[in-house]
Formats: sequence, structure tokens, C-alpha cells
Amino acid sequence: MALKIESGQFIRSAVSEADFLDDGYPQVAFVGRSNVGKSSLLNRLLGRKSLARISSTPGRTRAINYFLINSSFYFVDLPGFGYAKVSKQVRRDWARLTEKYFESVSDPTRVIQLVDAKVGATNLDREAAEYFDSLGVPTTVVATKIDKVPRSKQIRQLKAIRNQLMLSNDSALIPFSAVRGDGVKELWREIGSFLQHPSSSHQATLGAS
Ligand SMILES: Nc1nc2c(ncn2[C@@H]2O[C@H](COP(=O)(O)OP(=O)(O)O)[C@@H](O)[C@H]2O)c(=O)[nH]1
Ligand SMILES: [Mg+2]
Repeated sequence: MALKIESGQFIRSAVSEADFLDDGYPQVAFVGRSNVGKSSLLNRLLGRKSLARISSTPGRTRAINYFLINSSFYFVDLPGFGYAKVSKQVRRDWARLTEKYFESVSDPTRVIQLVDAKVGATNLDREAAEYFDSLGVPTTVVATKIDKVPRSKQIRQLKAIRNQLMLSNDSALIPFSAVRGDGVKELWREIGSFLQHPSSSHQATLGAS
């Protein structure tokens, strides 16, 4: 069943913990390296070009951007990590904000981790996957820009990403193209099943520590 987007609304940018939202709505958090295709994916999922563009306006690329969808759940656009052009200090600040987000959020959270299908999973992607795993946050991996990988190489490339991220065989790896629309239905299905049964494993893990 495809979720119908009735409304999507930019709520706020958070640059520090004080601005985080934790008000009872489930949160679907999107993460990935800069340039991985996150804005394009969000635009494609929401069918609203103007929404994800908000995240790329100056001052907001390093922030956590919250969008309220259908007045019932959040899309949380986390800052892109591993952007080569920024200083180490700025990179650390980004990592810190993301860590603070996961440490403080108590609402059910699901991570959608984006990996570039053509580039494959980098060390940073792998570190991120290990981090979410250590937190016990359920993660769905999306291989973006699949249209850039020749059909004959897709299976091999997806398998490589699985290995690099040490994904178990039963966890989803969704090939996605913002250009062609591949994977849109599959990703909405994943998000929809999370929203129907928001997992409590994240809180259980955090509560235990
Ligand atoms: N061929 C192709 N290019 C894409 C796709 N998604 C994004 N891109 C391109 O990749 C670049 C980065 O995309 P963007 O969505 O801004 O990435 P972000 O930095 O993660 O938000 C842009 O030039 C996009 O046009 C895709 O599915 N297929
Ligand atoms: Mg972007």
C-alpha cells in the first residue's frame, strides 16, 4: 500500500539540542554522505520539490531539518557526513549533532541510510552503519542513483554494498533512482510498515544503557 502524502510541512532547523523535536510523532531519519542524493530522494518521495530544497539553503545544510508529514510523522533530514570540502572541525561538529540527536530522541525512530550505488559503501558509510547498529536503531539501506549502474553490474554492486556494510540477508537494501523512480514504492512500503508498528527496540537499547 502506498502512503498518500496529504501534507508536508517544514517545521524547523535544529543546530543544537535545544531545538530538537521529541513530541510523540515517529521520526524517519535520512542519513548519508553529502551528494549521495538525499535531497533528490526526499523530493521524489514527497513529490514536492520545494520541501527538500529548504534543507539546502545556506545555514541549513549543517542543521537537522524537520518536516512534518500528514500531521502524523516526521521526516528528519540529518546533515550529510564526510563532505571533503569542509574542515575536520566542521565534520566533528556534524557528527556531534547527529550523535546528540540519536542520544536524545525518545520517539520511535527509523533510519534510512543512503549509499551511492555506483560509488559503493565507503568507510564512512560503514562507520555510520556500525554506529546505528550499536544504538540498536533499525536501519533500512537505500542504494541511490541505481540508474548510473549498468544493469549487468547491479547485482554484483548491491552484493558488494551488502558485504561492505555487513548487512544481514534479511535486512532490506533498496535500489533507488530519483531520476526514474525505481524503489519509491519499496521505500514507502518500508516506511509504512515502520509507521504501523513503530519499533520500541531503540528506546529499549537506550534505556538499558
Ligand atoms: N543519475 C542520478 N543522479 C542523481 C540521482 N539522485 C541525485 N542525483 C544527482 O546527484 C547530485 C547530488 O544530489 P542531491 O540530491 O543534491 O544530494 P545530497 O547532497 O545528498 O542532498 C545531483 O547532481 C543530483 O542531480 C539519481 O537517482 N540518479
Ligand atoms: Mg541535499
